Amino acid sequence: MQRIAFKMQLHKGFEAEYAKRHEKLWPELETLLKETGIAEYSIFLDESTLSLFGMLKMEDPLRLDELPAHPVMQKWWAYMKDIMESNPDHSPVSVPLKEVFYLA
Ligand code: RM4
Repeated sequence: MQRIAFKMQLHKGFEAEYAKRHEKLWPELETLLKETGIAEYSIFLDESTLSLFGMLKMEDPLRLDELPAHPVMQKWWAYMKDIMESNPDHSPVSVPLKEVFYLA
């Protein structure tokens, strides 16, 4: 299982809204993420900078490349684009992070 980490950026004032939307994650999005092979997925918020730290586990991270073309993913990103830093295609601006320590 590989661990993938990345950061995204939330817009000011949307902390509660971001958490609320993820509490009510669409079932079809949960299914899509799991069917894509994501085994565990967390997003943490740095409340001082509004940086979002995402971490997920999967066997084959190349499968993440399948997500942008999927209509459910596109719909979710369009729904989220106003509250987080996003690209012109509505996907979140996502900066990959390099693992420098792991203790199992
Ligand atoms: C995030 C962002 C990510 C998505 C998660 C579920 O806010 O949109 O791309 O994987 O939600």
